Amino acid sequence: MKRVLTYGTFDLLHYGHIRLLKRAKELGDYLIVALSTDEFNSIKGKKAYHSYETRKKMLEAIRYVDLVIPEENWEQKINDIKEYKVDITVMGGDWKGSDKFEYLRNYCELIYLDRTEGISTTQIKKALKLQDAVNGLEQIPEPGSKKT
Ligand code: C2G
Repeated sequence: MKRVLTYGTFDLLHYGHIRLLKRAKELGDYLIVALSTDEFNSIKGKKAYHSYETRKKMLEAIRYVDLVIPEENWEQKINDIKEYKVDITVMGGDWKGSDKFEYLRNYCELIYLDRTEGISTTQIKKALKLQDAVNGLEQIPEPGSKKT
């Protein structure tokens, strides 16, 4: 049984995340997702919309995911690899060459998969803000029109 491990915040969950998880699972038989806790997100400088518990439930509902464990710090990866007998650690290409992952080559195979272009949480949030602004403008009565 080939065991695959990946890390992330996975918030707001989108198709880029799903594609990453699908391709990670295709590299083995069992996929473990180490999900950043809310506390660790603060350390990463990220603020997730959904809580850890909600993000965990959403990931557990994805057919490619076999186990979700907490990611609480940068230093736990070697222990994770040993404890869960990981054969391959997989990350998206934005982590390629990162010193936060390259040292794992001494403990397991390390594979970076291309990111899914055209989608990101930042883009989703910006698009929603823009939509709100447009909707807000539409509420403003035309000059000279009767107040409704
Ligand atoms: N991802 C992707 N395509 C996107 C967006 C994200 O392939 N359009 C990948 C990322 O490369 C990452 C995974 O999906 O491998 C999860 O993305 P994030 O939740 O943004 O992960 P990140 O905050 O980078 O956390 O210890 C490592 C960190 O926990 C990684």
